Amino acid sequence: MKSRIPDGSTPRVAERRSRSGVILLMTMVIPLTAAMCWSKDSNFFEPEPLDATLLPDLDAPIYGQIRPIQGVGVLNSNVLSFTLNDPAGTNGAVPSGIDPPTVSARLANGTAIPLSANGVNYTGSFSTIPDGALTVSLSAKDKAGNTGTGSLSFSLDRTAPNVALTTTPATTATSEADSVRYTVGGTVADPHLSTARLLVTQPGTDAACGTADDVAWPQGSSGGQVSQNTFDLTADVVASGQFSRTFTTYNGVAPGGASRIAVYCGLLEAFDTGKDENGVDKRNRGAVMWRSELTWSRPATSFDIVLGTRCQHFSGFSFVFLDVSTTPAQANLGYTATVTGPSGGLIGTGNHSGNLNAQGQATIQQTIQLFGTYNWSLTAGGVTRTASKVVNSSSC
Ligand SMILES: [Ca+2]
Ligand SMILES: [Ca+2]
Repeated sequence: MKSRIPDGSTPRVAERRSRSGVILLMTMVIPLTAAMCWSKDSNFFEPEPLDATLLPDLDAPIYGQIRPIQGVGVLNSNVLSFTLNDPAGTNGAVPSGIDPPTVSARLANGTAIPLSANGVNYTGSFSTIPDGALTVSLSAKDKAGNTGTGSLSFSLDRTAPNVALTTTPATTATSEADSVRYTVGGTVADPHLSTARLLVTQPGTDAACGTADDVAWPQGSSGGQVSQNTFDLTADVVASGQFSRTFTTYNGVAPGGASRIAVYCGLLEAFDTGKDENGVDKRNRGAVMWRSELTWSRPATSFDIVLGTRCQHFSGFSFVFLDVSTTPAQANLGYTATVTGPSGGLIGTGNHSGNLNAQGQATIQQTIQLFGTYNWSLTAGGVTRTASKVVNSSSC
């Protein structure tokens, strides 16, 4: 028995309404129920996570810690090193890992640089590679076939500047002059020259040039000095590859002083712009030395000796005098003098010695007993002068 429809609708319409109601109810209940069920674990609308091991490795190996560093310029080192990692994929893939046989370092001409690995660290050596401009190409694959690359460009230079002396002072020399001029010339060559200089030094207690106890010759224009002891040659050798310098050495022997040897050590040294694999200065150094021994004597031309003669008669004998003066005055300078005359004329040996006074003067007295010509010779400070005096009865 069918129930009556109160609102007078036909049963067909009522049934449709009834189904619509159920559908409406279900469209409200099911999402709610589903939302209640799914909200505990994850977002219903997101795809279920995939197994990462099933994802393709799309990311290439990555280089790190590459040495020599980029921009090192001129490398004075044999070190090649880097790290190599296969990164986790940006797609979430597990990295496939470095494929060891594919890791290589090659020069532009194809020369392979042997590498050794320790974990992620790789090392090689340029020791067998000649100096010159290099580009090193790094390459490595992972096991999925992705290729990572790196490139290094620098100039390999482990060679000292080529230095040579073409003009040097005499190995040994003597001089009585106030000063002696030295000339030093040479050549310097390097493809990456930084600086070049010339130093004038004297040996230390070991008497050898080029050792640690060498000291610079004092600079100045007085005795025992040199006019200059340090020369920057960089501009000259950069421009032309060669240089020439002169300097003056000054006689340091005091008036009346003994001769002495002065040793002049010349050091020519040059540096290039080499750096180590970390970019720290590691300059190659080229150096060459010369040695000059100069025996200085008291300068003969730095003063003059003026002699004058006199005599004085007494009963039965006379004095013949030598008056000595020096210009400029050589205070207290030692001298030796001899006087000769007619046979038997001298009383005594005729030999005299002593020191000039504070005014650089002296009077030497010789007793004689015969008339005649008396010849004096006096030497002081390496200078010798002579004078004669005729002694007779009518004059002195
Ligand atoms: Ca990879
Ligand atoms: Ca060099």
